[in-house]
Amino acid sequence: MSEQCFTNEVDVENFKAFDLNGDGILHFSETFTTFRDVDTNDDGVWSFEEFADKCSPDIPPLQAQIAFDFADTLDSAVDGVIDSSVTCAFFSIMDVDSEKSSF
Ligand SMILES: [Ca+2]
Ligand SMILES: [Ca+2]
Ligand SMILES: [Ca+2]
Repeated sequence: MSEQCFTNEVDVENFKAFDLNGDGILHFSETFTTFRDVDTNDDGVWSFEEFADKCSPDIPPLQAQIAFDFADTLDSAVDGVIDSSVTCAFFSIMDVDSEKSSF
């Protein structure tokens, strides 16, 4: 039961990290900007170190690892790094009410 809470908290933290202007709406450009921001060595993928470095200090390392592994399953290959296709996956998950269709 607490497992479920755990996952929701990670999702909320992820959303806050991606919602750069804090308007509560996730724009695709924000997810992509966040991806570039986390990718500090600019090699086009997130390592766990880069990911953990950008996580909220409130998130324990274990939770960061869980979130990282989850994100690794969302991108194009489960290979221990996260590539930019995760931004599309994140966006489609977060965009539950299809805000993007409002323009
Ligand atoms: Ca926003
Ligand atoms: Ca990188
Ligand atoms: Ca991957």
